[in-house]
Order: sequence, then structure tokens, then C-alpha cells
Amino acid sequence: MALGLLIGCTGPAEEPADPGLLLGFSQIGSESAWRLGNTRDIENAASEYGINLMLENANQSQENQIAAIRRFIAYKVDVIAFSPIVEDGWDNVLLEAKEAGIPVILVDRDIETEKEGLTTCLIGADFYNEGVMAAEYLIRKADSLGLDNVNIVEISGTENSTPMRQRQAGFADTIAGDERMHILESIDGDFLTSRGAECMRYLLDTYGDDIDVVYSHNDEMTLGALPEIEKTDLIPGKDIIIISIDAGQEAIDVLKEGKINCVVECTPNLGSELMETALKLKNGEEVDAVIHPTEQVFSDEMDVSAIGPRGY
Ligand code: GYE
Repeated sequence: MALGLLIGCTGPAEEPADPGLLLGFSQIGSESAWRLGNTRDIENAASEYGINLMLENANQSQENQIAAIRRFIAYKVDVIAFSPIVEDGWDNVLLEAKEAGIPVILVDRDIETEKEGLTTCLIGADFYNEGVMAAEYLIRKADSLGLDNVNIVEISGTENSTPMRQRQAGFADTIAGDERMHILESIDGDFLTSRGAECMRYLLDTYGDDIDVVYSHNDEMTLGALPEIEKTDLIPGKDIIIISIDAGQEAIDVLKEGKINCVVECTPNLGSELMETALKLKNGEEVDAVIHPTEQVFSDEMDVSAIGPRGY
């Protein structure tokens, strides 16, 4: 008791004033270092801002996410946030939130809908630009190696998710004007390490040493694919150019070992923006429709030893 009082007295400077805001957040799952980092960042930001967070992990299931949003509505939270696992299928539950007068923030991924005003804004990366940056790296690499034909296999993220669609489109649009570039196949790896390995086994069985490039939509799938390449006589990073997205610590370590050539950053640190936005909505203020963090590219074009700790 005495200790509690003492801690209580150590200062309003450290203790955030309680804004009296209850935020319900439905997270997709725990499929990647990115996702774990994102959950951690949102939890930390909530306690920094003194916001009460009801966080639910949907274990990669849209049904679980819909059920969580319904619980948030029943609890009468002030603001709902969620990262939609796929883009479609949200209209009914979001109409229920709208009828209950609860504003909804999209975190990380977008939805597809014909209905107006179901969500207030999106806080997340510009996935299209990530695909563009990955392709621009590849074009520079092909130039520097003097390649005249480049066969690419693409291991893509969860079907119908925003990062899958946009990373694919940004990459495809950017290589479209370059006659050297050919996508042999795009295959669904669901953002998972195990699927990345399975996809790579299939691709190696099918195309063997015709493969010049692996473009993988996240680090986990890349990290699953690398050992499969190493089981053949092909050397990742040398015989096959490896391009990944996320830039979590493990992938950066492998980039430093030379087995990955390029990793496009996707930051999971969206927590502060989420809290700021939730507070504005609670106070009836306007918010920006889209908030994109700035992101960079890490590659063998730079001094990779200088890349600092990533934090996820
Ligand atoms: O790239 C992947 C995660 O939506 C940006 O989801 C996120 C993606 C991220 O599982 O690792």
C-alpha cells in the first residue's frame, strides 16, 4: 500500500494522464517477427498514452476477427482498430460498428468495400511502393551484373491481403517495361516460414537452375526458402538473387552474411500513430485518411555492417 502510494507520488510527469479511452484492437495473429513487433509496439504505445487496450489475437482467422469486433461493440469501446487479414468480407460487422457509433481505424492492411464511411482512416505502409523499391533494386542489380535475361519466382503473402496484392502489383508494374524480366511463377506462401520452404521446394523441382531471382513478400517466407536452396548446389545471394520485405533482425543478419541481396523495410511501429489517431477520434477531431510511415531499402549496394539493431 505504502509502496503503491510512493510510486503514485513519483510524478505526474511519468504517469500519463488517463484520457479515459478504451480501444479495442483485433490483431491478425503471430505469423511473423513483423507481427510480433507490431503487437508489442501497440501495447507499449497504449501504456505510454494511458489508453486502455483490449487486444485480441485472431490466430490467422477472419471469423475470429469478426467475433472480436462484435465483442468490442458489445463492450461499447470508444474506438475499434483492426488489421484485416484479407480485404473483403467486413461489411456486415463494420455496419454494426457504424450503427453503434464507434469509429473504426484500419491498422496495417486495407479493406475492399462498396459502402461509404465504414472506416475512418488507414495507418499502414505503402505496400505498392515497397514492391516498386524491390523491383528498382532488381533492375539496378541486373544492370550491374550485365544480365540480359532474368527469371523470377515470386513467393507471395496471404491471398487477397493488401500487402500481397500491392507488393505484387508494385513489383510487376515496375519490371513491366524491362524486357529482361520474366516472372516464371507466383505462388502463395501465406507469409509463413513453413509455406516459404514448401513453395521453394516446389519451385526448385519445377524450374531448377533456371531461377535467377526469388522475390518473397516477407522475411519469414524468405527464411523458410533459403535452406531449401542450400540443399541444392545453388548458393543463395550468388547463384540466385534473393529479395525480401520487412527487414526484421533475422533477415538483416542473413543479409549481412550475403545470403539475401536486398530487404525492403516495412516498419511495424504503428502504435504511436494509432494512439494519436484514436485520441483525435474520441475528441471528434478530423484525421488524415491515410498515414504511411517512411521506409528504406537495405541491400548489398551499401555497407550492410553499418545497419543498426532493428528491434523486431
Ligand atoms: O509483411 C508480414 C506480416 O501486413 C505488413 O504481414 C504486414 C505483413 C508483413 O505477416 O510479415
